[in-house]
Amino acid sequence: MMSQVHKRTCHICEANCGILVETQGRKVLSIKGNPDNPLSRGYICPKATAIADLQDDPDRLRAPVKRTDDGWEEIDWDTAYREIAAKTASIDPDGTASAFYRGNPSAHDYALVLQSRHLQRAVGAKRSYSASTLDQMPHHYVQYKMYGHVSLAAVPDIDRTQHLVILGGNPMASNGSLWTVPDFRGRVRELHARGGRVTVVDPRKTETAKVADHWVPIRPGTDTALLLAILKNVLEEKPDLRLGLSEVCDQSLDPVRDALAQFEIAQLSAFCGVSEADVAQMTAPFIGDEPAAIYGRMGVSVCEFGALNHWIVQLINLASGNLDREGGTMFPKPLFDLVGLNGPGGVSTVETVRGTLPSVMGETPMVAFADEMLREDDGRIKVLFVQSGNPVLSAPDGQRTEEGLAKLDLMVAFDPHITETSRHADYILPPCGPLEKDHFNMFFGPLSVRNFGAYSPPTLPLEEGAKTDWEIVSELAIAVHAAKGSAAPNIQHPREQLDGLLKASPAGMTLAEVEAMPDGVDLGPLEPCIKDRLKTHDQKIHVAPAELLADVARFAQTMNEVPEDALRLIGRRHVRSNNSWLHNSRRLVKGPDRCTLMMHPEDAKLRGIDDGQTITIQSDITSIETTAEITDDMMQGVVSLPHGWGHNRSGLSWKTAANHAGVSFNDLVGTKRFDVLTGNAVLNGIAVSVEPKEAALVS
Ligand SMILES: Nc1nc2c(c(=O)[nH]1)N[C@H]1C(S)=C(S)[C@@H](COP(=O)(O)OP(=O)(O)OC[C@H]3O[C@@H](n4cnc5c(=O)[nH]c(N)nc54)[C@H](O)[C@@H]3O)O[C@H]1N2
Ligand SMILES: Nc1nc2c(c(=O)[nH]1)N[C@H]1C(S)=C(S)[C@@H](COP(=O)(O)OP(=O)(O)OC[C@H]3O[C@@H](n4cnc5c(=O)[nH]c(N)nc54)[C@H](O)[C@@H]3O)O[C@H]1N2
Ligand code: SF4
Ligand SMILES: [Mo]
Repeated sequence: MMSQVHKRTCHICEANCGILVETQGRKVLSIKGNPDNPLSRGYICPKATAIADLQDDPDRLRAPVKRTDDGWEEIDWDTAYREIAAKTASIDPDGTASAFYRGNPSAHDYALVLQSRHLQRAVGAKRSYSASTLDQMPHHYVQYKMYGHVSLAAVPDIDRTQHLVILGGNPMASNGSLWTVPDFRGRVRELHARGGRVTVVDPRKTETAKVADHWVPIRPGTDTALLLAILKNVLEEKPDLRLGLSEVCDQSLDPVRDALAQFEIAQLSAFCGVSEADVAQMTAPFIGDEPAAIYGRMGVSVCEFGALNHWIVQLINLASGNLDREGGTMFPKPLFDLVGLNGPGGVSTVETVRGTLPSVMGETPMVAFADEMLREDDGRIKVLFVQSGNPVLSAPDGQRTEEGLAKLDLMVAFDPHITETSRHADYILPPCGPLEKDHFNMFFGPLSVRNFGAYSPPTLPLEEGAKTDWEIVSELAIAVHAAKGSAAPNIQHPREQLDGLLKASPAGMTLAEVEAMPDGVDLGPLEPCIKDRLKTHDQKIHVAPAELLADVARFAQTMNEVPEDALRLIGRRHVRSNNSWLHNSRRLVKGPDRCTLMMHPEDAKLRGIDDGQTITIQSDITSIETTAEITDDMMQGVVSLPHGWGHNRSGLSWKTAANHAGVSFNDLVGTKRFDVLTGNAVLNGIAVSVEPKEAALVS
């Protein structure tokens, strides 16, 4: 049999690299980078080759399963749909007690994004949860408040900048987030070749800090002080907005300058532990003339001041004249214009058993997820649909989440595996293998470092009996309507929908035209375009939204509090792992255990801990055990553990992952702390104590 090479986009992370998949029949012979993809230019990371392992994983479910007293029973699709629909209709006919949780891979499946609402409407579920309140709500909130649309993001124009400052992001491992920047390493090389500089602010000397010119360690959770100091300096040195930007702002930056008057640089510097000299060095590019861009990610979003931080990041780029400038931060104008075609989203509140919480884009914050399943009154979630997510490992207080899941009257999981979460489901509906789906970079065009779009058809035909995620949710939607006696909607094929959406975008191409360009459609480098992009009612940047301005005072308050004397636990991503999955791929998990606690030699010495020793990590809710990895890369007082591990819960079907179980970071994290503006969880800077295991047993 002849082998064939298929061009497609890797669906695993936001970098959206172009790949070449060589197949012979259904067998995957190789997966390589596509050198002709103008965005990724041949780059791939090790996860791309693991797509073959996902496709061929013997532990992947090939048919729906139902949980019985004796374990899992395979059933056919029609039986699964009929039984789930009947139970949904009888347990919660109007949907008030039903909820959805959508996990990260949902965002990488355009067809599922387009179809998932049919099921939610059929069920009538009012409550939506997603990984966004564990990840990025501060970005959506600030973008909505300042630019008028939750998805209108300004990304660093890395290909033309001379100064790049990254806070709390590690693109060398993550390959970029809310910033589609494949081949980050190659792009940094080019930046260096033209004399540019990169600064990384992070409590750990990360893989990104190691390729940067300047590493600035910072006490977790205190970046607001550093950002305020830089902004204060910039406002002083550059009092007037540059021409072009002043016309698109709703007012001057005076209210911001006034709010900052209460702070002294020395006081801000002392609070975050970054010296005044370092603050000055970091300010320099933003008061100079060369293009510069500052960008903040997980480390500064998933904390108590996530929205405030993201706002100040925008203001530094704006005040320094770098917003909407080549080499600064720019708004992509992709092939598919999510911003032009979708409503702006919104910010409101939601009532929960914990009281009123913020609700961005209609979601309930994940910090209230377990509470809502465990509440005793009529408001309890009784029916839950988990779509490609694993909240037991990814959301705070995993053990309590498990208690909540166990109490549900009906749970349906859409997942290829029996996971720590889906093992609680009554039914698991597994999608086909990843290469049997088509792909379009729907959410990631608007975040890409070039104006770009790419469509890939399925690489392999569907295996017998297999279904794509979008087929599963839409067929189940029809069954639920039938069980309730309501009329099912007319379900359009996602390809037809995409064709319509592409034609309505500024480039106006048809899907057939896009499909005929398998390396992707490159519309060139980013261009200044802010005037056309703003979606606020007055088409101006709202520079000082009242809630954000007021949040400066909340931050100022915390500067007077005496911090708890504890080690601070932060997360860590590795290029061979992706959140809680891919751990069943031997080629990715082989080698040394990666679920270790990194700590500074002085912190280890103080506690009598040796490298490789088993230690106990204690937080205010529980303790877990893992291995210590002693390294100078950690800032003193800060320890680091990756999240997404902990496959040691019973009943899992994964064979490789079982030998690489690790422990779950989120078992240690409580749900009390969150960003009050957005409801986003706090998953970094967790107060913990660490002891050798033996000592913990004695005491
Ligand atoms: N402590 C801590 N916690 C964190 C983070 C952190 O940095 N630190 N990061 C947070 C972030 S940024 C995120 S995005 C969340 C992620 O949180 P989640 O999205 O809840 O978790 P994932 O681990 O991405 O789970 C993805 C699940 O989808 C399944 N899956 C994979 N592909 C498909 C598919 O094509 N179809 C279907 N139906 N299922 C599929 C996988 O088997 C897996 O069970 O975790 C958050 N949690
Ligand atoms: N290989 C791999 N790639 C991934 C993922 C993965 O799991 N593995 N997940 C994907 C997902 S869902 C996302 S959202 C992205 C995330 O993409 P990134 O945000 O780039 O990735 P993280 O590794 O979470 O980076 C957060 C950094 O913040 C630092 N940090 C922690 N606390 C603080 C703090 O208080 N201040 C500062 N300044 N820094 C702090 C951490 O040390 C860490 O280096 O990655 C995506 N890509
Ligand atoms: S960086 Fe790796 S996982 Fe992410 S899209 Fe590229 S090849 Fe896939
Ligand atoms: Mo994420």
